[in-house]
Amino acid sequence: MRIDKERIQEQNRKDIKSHQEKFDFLSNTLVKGGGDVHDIINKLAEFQVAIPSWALGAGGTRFGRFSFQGEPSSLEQKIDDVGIIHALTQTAGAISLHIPWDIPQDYEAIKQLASSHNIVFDAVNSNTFQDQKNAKESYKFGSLSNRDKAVRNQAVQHNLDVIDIGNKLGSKSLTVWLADGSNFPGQINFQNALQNTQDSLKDIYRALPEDWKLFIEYKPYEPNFYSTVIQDWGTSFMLANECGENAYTLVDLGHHLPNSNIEQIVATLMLKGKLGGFHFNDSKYGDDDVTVGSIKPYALFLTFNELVYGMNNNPQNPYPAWMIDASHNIKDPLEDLIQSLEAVQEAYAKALLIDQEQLRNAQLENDVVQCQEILQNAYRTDVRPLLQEARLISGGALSPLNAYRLFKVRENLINKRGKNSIATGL
Ligand SMILES: [Mn+2]
Repeated sequence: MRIDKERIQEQNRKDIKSHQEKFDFLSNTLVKGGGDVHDIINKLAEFQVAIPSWALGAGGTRFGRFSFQGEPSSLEQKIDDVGIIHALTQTAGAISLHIPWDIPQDYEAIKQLASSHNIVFDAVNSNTFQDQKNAKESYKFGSLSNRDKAVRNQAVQHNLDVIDIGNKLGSKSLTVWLADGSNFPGQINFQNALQNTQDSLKDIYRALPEDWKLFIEYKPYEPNFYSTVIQDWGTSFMLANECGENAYTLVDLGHHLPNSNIEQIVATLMLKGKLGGFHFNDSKYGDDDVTVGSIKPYALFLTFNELVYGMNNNPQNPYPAWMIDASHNIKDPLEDLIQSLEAVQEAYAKALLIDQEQLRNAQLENDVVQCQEILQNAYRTDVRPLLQEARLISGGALSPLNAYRLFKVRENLINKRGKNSIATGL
């Protein structure tokens, strides 16, 4: 299913008057306060977030999975789904593939399909956290960190295969997330596990094409419950440094212990030029992977404040690769992703409203109250008309979620794919 541009515009015309009133009011208010509305809208329109291929079907928990109807069951259908989200939001212009599930049969056809939706291939993701059919070695006791060299070799080779696949599609980065760790004290030797991981990552890094980046993701626990080999940003940062200049740390919002100061981690990494990738989601307790901005929108805004500061002040840090890494247990995955994209853009827009010069002056004067006022004035602004304006000029829908429902997208997908179609790679 494809959403016709003309159909989106026709729907927009019905809502344009009320949008214009709200936008004019906000725009005038911001301009009076010294804001550059034009610049903010351009930045919002340019901002693109990758959708991972595993976010398009219903996710499960360890207690079960309730499948959603009309899920994409092939790579082609996954690309079509991202195409639908991108047509409506104009913010999802990239897909992130998960290997081995998304290996193309016909590379040229897949590239053409993606390009017909204006979608590029973002980071490719390897998977050594479960055993694949007919695999010689098992990852039950770790992959890149495994004490057995044969297992490590298999895991390294898998990553090299993933680079090869990504290269044929035009990807420029590989994301490595390891489930490696231990479930019980004494189970592994920490130092050996870390050293093996370092050596394996170096083997992968050496095979990386020159214009590629390696993203090293960290996570404190789960699926292992006692220790994780790459448990925190410091471990990832150290491993990335030892690999070389094209290796970076990847921050996933859900991969921290409760109350971690993620915005400070972002600031530290950007100062050091090592924040390569960023995964959006939200959580209440652990790596809950729920809709972005649904639980802690203020924390997301504070993180964006640091990201915006870093993008403006840290030329040593590359432009980060943005991705939504969420799981949808009970919502329509596409509706959930539309909500997440809106939340990401909202936090970004609010961070762009912060008067950085004013904030710096207040900091220099140790005016703590004023510092808070500056942040919260930006946060309390309803920026949604800015998001709508950015979508309007890009050809997206004023209200993507309304359009999705009015166009009966899910009903169409179910008619085409059936009620029992199940997505792979979750
Ligand atoms: Mn992630």
